Amino acid sequence: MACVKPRELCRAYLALGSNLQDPVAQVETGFRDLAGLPETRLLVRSSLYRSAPVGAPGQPDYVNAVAAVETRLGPTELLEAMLSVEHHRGRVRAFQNAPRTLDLDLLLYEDLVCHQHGLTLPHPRMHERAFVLVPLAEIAPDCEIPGRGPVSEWLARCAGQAIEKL
Ligand code: PH2
Ligand code: MG
Ligand code: MG
Repeated sequence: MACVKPRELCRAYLALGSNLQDPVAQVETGFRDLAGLPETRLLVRSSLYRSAPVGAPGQPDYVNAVAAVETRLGPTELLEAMLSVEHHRGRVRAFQNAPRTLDLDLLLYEDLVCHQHGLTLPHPRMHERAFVLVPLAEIAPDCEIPGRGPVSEWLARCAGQAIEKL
């Protein structure tokens, strides 16, 4: 499947994260913003989780969650709409893994495997992050990561990462 606009409704999974300026409120606002995206319906939202920062020591804890959406936007259009929401919510990209008001990541788009500038699907690090896999397994326990296998198997390997449901 090419990274083009689909004719049909497509299912995508998105990750939300925040560790600045009232992260719970940021993620709640993020869900509302996702529900308002054009040609897109918010299907399911996970619980909110507090997680220790991964790959970025010394930062505040994150609040993370995952959403399932149904969309007629293609993956590139969906990603662009998500980046526009981040920008609108005050995201500043100071350095890699910098603390952020709202981070929206495209995890999965149908069973698409795609490597193009600015967009890699499945998300290249999702399988090693409890803060993605725990909320994803909550809303889609049977989910498979194309090319990598069941979320449940990857989740078992993330047991050492600190995360708690809020
Ligand atoms: N996002 C990162 C880097 N590290 N750690 C947690 N706990 N949650 C995140 O959302 C997160 C992170 C880069 O996007
Ligand atoms: Mg991210
Ligand atoms: Mg991101």
